[in-house]
Amino acid sequence: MLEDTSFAIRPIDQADEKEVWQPIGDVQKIEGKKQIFALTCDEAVVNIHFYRGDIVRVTIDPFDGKYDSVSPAVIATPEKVDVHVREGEDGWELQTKRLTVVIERSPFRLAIYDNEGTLLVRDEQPVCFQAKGRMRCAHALTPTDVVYGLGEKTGVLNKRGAVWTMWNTDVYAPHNLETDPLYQSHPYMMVLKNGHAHGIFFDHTYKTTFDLRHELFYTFTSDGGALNYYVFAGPHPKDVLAQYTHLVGRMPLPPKWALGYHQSRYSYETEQEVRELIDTFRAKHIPLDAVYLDIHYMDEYRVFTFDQKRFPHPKSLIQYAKEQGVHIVPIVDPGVKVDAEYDTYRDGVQKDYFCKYADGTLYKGDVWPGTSVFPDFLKKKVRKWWGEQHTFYTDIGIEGIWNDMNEPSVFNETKTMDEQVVHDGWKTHRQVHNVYGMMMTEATYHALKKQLKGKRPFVLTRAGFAGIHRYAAVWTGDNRSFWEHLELSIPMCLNLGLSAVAFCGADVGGFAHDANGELLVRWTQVGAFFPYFRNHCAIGFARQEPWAFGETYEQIVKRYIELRYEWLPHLYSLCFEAYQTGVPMMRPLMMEYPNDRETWNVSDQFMVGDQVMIAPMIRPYTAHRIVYFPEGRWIDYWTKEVFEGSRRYIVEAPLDRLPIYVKEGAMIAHADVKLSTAMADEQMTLYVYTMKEGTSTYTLYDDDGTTFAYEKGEYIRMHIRATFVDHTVHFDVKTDGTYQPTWQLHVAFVGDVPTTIVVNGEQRVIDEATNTFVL
Ligand code: MIG
Repeated sequence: MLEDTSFAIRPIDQADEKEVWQPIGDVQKIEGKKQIFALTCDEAVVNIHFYRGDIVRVTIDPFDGKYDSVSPAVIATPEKVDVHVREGEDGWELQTKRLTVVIERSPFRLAIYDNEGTLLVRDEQPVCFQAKGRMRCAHALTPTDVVYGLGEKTGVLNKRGAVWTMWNTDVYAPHNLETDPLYQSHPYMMVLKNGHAHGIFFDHTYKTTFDLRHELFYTFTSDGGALNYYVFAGPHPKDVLAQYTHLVGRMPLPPKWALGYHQSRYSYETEQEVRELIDTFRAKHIPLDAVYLDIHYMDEYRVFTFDQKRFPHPKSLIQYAKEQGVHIVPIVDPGVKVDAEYDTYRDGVQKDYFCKYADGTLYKGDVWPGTSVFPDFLKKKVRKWWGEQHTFYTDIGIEGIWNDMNEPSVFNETKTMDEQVVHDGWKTHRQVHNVYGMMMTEATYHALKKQLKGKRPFVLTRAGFAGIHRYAAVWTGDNRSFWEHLELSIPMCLNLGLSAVAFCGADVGGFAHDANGELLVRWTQVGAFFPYFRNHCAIGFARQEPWAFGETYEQIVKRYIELRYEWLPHLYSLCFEAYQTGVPMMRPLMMEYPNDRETWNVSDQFMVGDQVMIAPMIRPYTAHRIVYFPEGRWIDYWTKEVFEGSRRYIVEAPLDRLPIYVKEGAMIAHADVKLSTAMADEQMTLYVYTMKEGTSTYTLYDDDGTTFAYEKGEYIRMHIRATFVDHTVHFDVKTDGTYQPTWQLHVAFVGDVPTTIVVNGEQRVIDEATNTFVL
C-alpha cells in the first residue's frame, strides 16, 4: 500500500551505492591463442574471443570462475577466425576483417571499431565489480545514437532516456510508460550510429539493468556473474540481426495455421461454448484457424486434465474443430497442484522433479490450483518428463500449446519464486529466474515436435529469455482495451522483432477492460499485419468476438481478418526470410532506411517486408493521421493515390480503412480469401505495382505448411526480378526447391499496364477477361 505514497521515495532507497564498486585495474599480461586472448588484470581475468570475424565475445571475471553462466541463449560455436595482433606502447590491437579491438593497458579499457573505423563500443569508465558478485560497465554513446531492442519493453521505439530492468515479471497492472520489467528478458541492444548499426548482447541470466538516461554513455549492471557480452559488427541493421541470430539461433517455420486468425477468451468455459463459437465463425464466413482453451478447461486447474463436466469429450471436440479447419490450443501453466491423489504431483514428487530449497524442502507457492509446486525445468530429465506429459494433449489431436505464468508467476509479495530456491544442483533462483520460462517452453516445443511425428508444433509463451524464438511465438501479456495500449503494442513488437523474436503479437482488442466497436476495428486492422494475430479478452470484460459490437463493426473486422488471409503468401514468405536470416516480418522503418534519420524514431508506423508500409490508426474518433514516407514513390493500397517520399502527409482513414502503402515497383503475392489455412490455394496473384523505369525483386516462398520437409529443400521459392523500361516489363524468374505447389501464379498490374511483357526472354500476353497472365 505504502508504495503509492511518498514512502516509495524514502531516502534510503536512493543510496544506490550501498557497497563499494571496485575497478579491475591494469593489464599485467596478455596471452594469445589464435583467436582467444587472455588478459590478466590486477583484479580480473579478461577473455576476448572472436566467434567470427564480425562477432567478438568479451568476458571479464573478477571472481575466479565462481559464477558459471547457465544461459541457454547461445547455440553457436566459434568459427575459425584470423586475428592480426599489434602491440603498441599503451596496449594492443586485435584485428579481424570486420572488427578491431583496441586494448588500453592502464587502466584496462576496451574500444571496438568496425572495419570502416566507426567506434562501436568503448569503456567510458573502468569495468567495476562488487565483492558480492555484481558487475558494471559503462559504454560510450553520442547524443544522436539511437538504441533499439531490449525485447519486450514499454515506451517508444528508441529506448534511450530510461532505465530498463531484466527480471521476468507477471504484470497485470496496466502497462504504462514506467511499467518495467515485464514478462521477458532480452539483455540485447541494437545501436544505430549515423545509420551504422551494431549489436551488443549481455548474456546474463541474473537480474540486469540498462541505464540509458545519460547523453554520453550507458551503464549495464548485472546482479551476479562475470561480465559476458558479445558485440556484433553490423553495419546494416539486417546484418546485426543475422549476426545475433547466428549466435542465438533463428525461428523455425511455424505451421501455417499459426499465422491465421486466432480467437481466444479467458475463458471459453465449456465444450458447447467452443462448438458454438466455431459454428458462429463458420455461419458468418469469418476465417478462423485456432481457438484457445484458457484455464477453465482443467479439473480445478490441474495441468494435463480436463474438467469432466465442462469438457467431457475433448477428443471429439478437437476432431470437430479440425473438420472446420480450426486448431484447439490449450493453456499449460508450470504450477502443479499439491494433491496427493493427482498423478502429476505424485509422480513429480516421487521422482524428485520439483524445485526445492537448499535444505531439501519443496518450494510451494500459490497459483490458480491453490498451493502448488514447480518443476525444476533447469534439469534436463525434468524437461523430458514434462514434455512426455503432453501426450495427454497430442494423443487427442492437439498440435499447439500455450505456456502462461512461466515467469514463474506466484501470488505473493515478490510475485515469483523465492530467490533462495535452488535449481539443478546448486543454482539459486536468483541466478536462473530469467530463464525458467524459456526452459519450460523448450521442453514443450521439443516434446510436441517428437509427438507430432513430423508436423510442426505451435507453442505460445509469455515468459522468455534471449533465444526464446527458437521454440515459441511470444505475446505481450496482459494489455488492456485502451487506445494507448494499441499504440504501445507497435514499438513493443518492433523491438521484440529487433531482438530476434520475429513471431510476436499483442492481444487484439485488449485483454483487460472493456473494448468497444471502434477500438476492436482499429486493433484488428493493425493486428492483421502483426506476425501473430490473436484476439484475446479477460474474464469479466465485454466480449470481443468479431460480432460483439454489432453489424457495422463486424463487417469491417471481418474484412480485415479476410485481408490477413489474402496477405498470407506474403507473410509466409517473410517468415521464411526470418527463418533464414533472422530479419523479422514486422520491421521499423529504420530497418529499410537506416540512413534516413527521419525514420529512426518512428514508433507508430512499420514495414511488412521491405516494400509495404502500415500506418495504423491509433486514436479514437479520428479519421486522419500524419504519415512519414521514406524516399521513393508510394502507392495507396486502397485508392492507388501516389505519394512522393521523403516527406510527411496528412492522410484520411475512415473507420473501414487501414492506411497501407506499397512502394512503386514492388511485387506482392496475395491469395484468395479462405476460411482456414487448412484449405489449399488454387490460385495466387502477384500484384505488380508498375513504375516507369527501374528494377525490383521479390521472393515468393511456399511449402506444405505443416511438415519439416522444407528443411530438406521441399519448398518452392520463386526469385522474381522485374525490370521496367519503355512500357516494357522483363520478368526474370528463377525457381528453386522440390515442392509442387497447389496453385498457379497469376500476375496482375497495379498502375500503368506495360504494353510488352517478357518472362525469361519470352513474350507474354494479358488475358483480356481477367487482366492477368499466368507466370
Ligand atoms: O490473468 O489464464 O496473460 O492471457 O488469459 C492471469 C488466465 C492468468 C494471464 C495471461 C492471460 C490469461 C490468464 N493468465
